[in-house]
Order: sequence, then C-alpha cells, then structure tokens
Amino acid sequence: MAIQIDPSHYTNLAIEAHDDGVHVVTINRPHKRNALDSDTIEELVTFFSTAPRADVRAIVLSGSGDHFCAGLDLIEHHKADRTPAAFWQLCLRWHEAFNKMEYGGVPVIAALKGAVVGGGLELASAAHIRVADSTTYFALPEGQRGLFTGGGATIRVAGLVGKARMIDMMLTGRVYQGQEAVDIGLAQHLVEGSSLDHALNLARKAAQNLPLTNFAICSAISHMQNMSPLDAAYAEACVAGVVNTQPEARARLEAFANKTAARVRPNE
Ligand code: 1HE
Repeated sequence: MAIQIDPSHYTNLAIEAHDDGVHVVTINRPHKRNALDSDTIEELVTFFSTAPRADVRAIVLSGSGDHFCAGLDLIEHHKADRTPAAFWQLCLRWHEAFNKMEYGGVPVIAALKGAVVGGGLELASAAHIRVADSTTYFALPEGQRGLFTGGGATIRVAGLVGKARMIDMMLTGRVYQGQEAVDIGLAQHLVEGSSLDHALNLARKAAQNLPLTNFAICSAISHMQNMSPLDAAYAEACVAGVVNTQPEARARLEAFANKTAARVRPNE
C-alpha cells in the first residue's frame, strides 16, 4: 500500500491533494516572500522524498502571495552567523530536496510569479516545467549580496541558460522577464493569465500518462545528462526495455491499432 501524505505534518508548505493525484504544494511564507529557511528546506526534503511512493501523479509547486520565492532566508542566515561547515551542510540539505524533486520520477511543474530569485531560481530550476506569467522575473542577486549560489544553480541554471548568461546575471544583477526569459530557457511557458491555472492544466495532462512512463521521463533524462553519451544510450535502451513493455501500455497500443486513439495533429 502506498504511504500517505498528511498535510497537517507541514507548517511552511500548504499541500492540497486533488482526486486525479495532482498535488498543489505552496510555499506558505508570504510575509517573508517565501524565502527558504532551514525548516522549509526540511519540509521540501520530506515531501519530495515521500511523493514518489505516495501515488502522487503530478505536482504543481507555487508560492503564496505575489512572489514565487525570494531565495535563501537572508535574515535567518544573518542571525545564525553560520560557520563554513554549517553552511556547507545546509547546502547539502538544499541539494537533497532539489535532487529528490528532479530525480524523484514525479512531474513537478513550477507556477512562477513575481520574484524567482537566488535560491528561488535554484528551486524553480529543479522543476521539470516552468510556467511564467507577466509578473514573473528571474535574477541571481547573490553577487550583489556578497554571497554565492549554493542550491545547485551552477548546474541547473547554467544548464538552462548557459554559463555565460549565468555569470552575467551574477556579476551584474541582470534581470530576465517576459518572452526574453522564455527565449533563453528560464521558462517554457509564458501566460497572460494565471501561471497557477496553466500549471494545473499541464499537471492534469501529465497525470494522465502512465506513472512508469512519467517516472522514466522525470528521472531517466536527468540521470542520462550526467552520463557519457555511450552509457546514456545504453541506459536509455534499458529504461525503454522496462517502460515500453509494461502491461499497462498494452491497452493504449491496442487503441492505436484499433484507430480509436487520438492522432498527433499540428496546433490550430
Ligand atoms: C526576506 C527575503 C529573504 C524578503 N530572506 N527575508 N535573494 C535576494 O536577495 C532577494 C531578497 N528579497 C528581495 O529582493 C525582495 O524582498 C523581493 C523582491 C523578493 C520582494 O520585495 P518586496 O518589496 O515585495 O518585499 P520586501 O519589503 O523587500 O520584504 C518583505 C519582507 O520579506 C521583509 O520582512 P519584514 O519583516 O521587514 O516585513 C523582508 O525582510 C522579507 N524578505 N526576501 C529573508 N530572501 C543556498 S544559497 C542561496 C543564495 C540565495 O538565495 S541569496 C538570496 C537572494
């Protein structure tokens, strides 16, 4: 039996389960612009470690209030006056949370609005799909704050936009928004209305795929990026061997053979 997610176990995350298995997870610290303190990171670790074993079919990740996430909780960090070792350990907890997101096998769709900055951009970049709206803007203000990224931006943000753009963002505080943010790879969708509504629609679509197929899409592709091309191709064949012969796929193949399945058509 699948393990259960109990929303009452979470303080800084609001979790809403829908009947189709879509879960909406909202960082609920609007008074702090959803800055990530150490407790919130622990809740993210717990949720994203549990979700793949709890029949969660897709996740929409959002923020409460006008901003998605202001990054590291700078006030907590200032007050804690951490040692290098303590901050190193903290970063490993961020990595634990974000790796569970990216490699966990459940689709995560980030509904972005307002500030997606610093560690907030690191969080968003661990999602599988990013949806921006007209208020969304992206930045890495660490450079101006006397800090450095510690939540995986050197891998994920550089992977999305390329190292030259990431260096420019950090050295100069450059902000990206709107179509330009989509063009450089920070978001895949830009909507005029609510990014949350659009992200929910995408999550509902993804939730209709077979779970094992989504598991492969949302873990294997990321793992394969870490391999040599030769090994990645081998691993791809191995994953396809398992996924493409799953019994649950037979009904879908039969529908195609019967001509009852939807055909792929161009957009109107
Ligand atoms: C915060 C944080 C925070 C807001 N930590 N408390 N991140 C940054 O450098 C972003 C810093 N934040 C901002 O630039 C702005 O706050 C925002 C653009 C996000 C929002 O602006 P605004 O005008 O709506 O809000 P505000 O008045 O600046 O802040 C409202 C409150 O949120 C205020 O607290 P209050 O008690 O005075 O009301 C702020 O202190 C609080 N707040 N952002 C803590 N980040 C693993 S390494 C990762 C490295 C990083 O992420 S560096 C952080 C980069």
